[in-house]
Amino acid sequence: SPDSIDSVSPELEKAGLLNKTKIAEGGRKLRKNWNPSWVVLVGNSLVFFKDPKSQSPASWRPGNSRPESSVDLRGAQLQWADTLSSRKNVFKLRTITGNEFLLQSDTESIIKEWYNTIQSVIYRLDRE
Ligand code: I3P
Repeated sequence: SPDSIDSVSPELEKAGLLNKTKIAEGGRKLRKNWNPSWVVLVGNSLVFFKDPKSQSPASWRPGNSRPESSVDLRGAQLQWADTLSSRKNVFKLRTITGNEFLLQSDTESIIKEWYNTIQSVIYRLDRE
């Protein structure tokens, strides 16, 4: 339908602050290191920036800050992961290359929105 999210917003953008830790790289387990991260969903990618609040004001210039990393959502998998952390409201994102991230918010509604939005992008890419 014309009102479907795909036709209204092909780039489907979303941005916000989440807690993040990478737990695997290419299938190899990593030690957790939770940090706040500014997360931006644009197109087929999830892009991570350093928490702007943890930086000096001068060093944070929108459009002028380099991403820390980015994740291609094509072929990625999402699952709730409350058993993988003592934290609540956690999901795991696994990329096709075997990188795994936990993303978390203390606010349940926020993490649910992120889960649903990322899942819709993954489904859309699966259908392409
Ligand atoms: C880890 C740290 C993490 C914790 C992790 C600990 O210890 O406390 O916050 O994950 O638990 O191992 P360290 O700082 O010594 O590496 P959660 O906060 O997600 O529970 P885990 O080993 O059970 O994953």
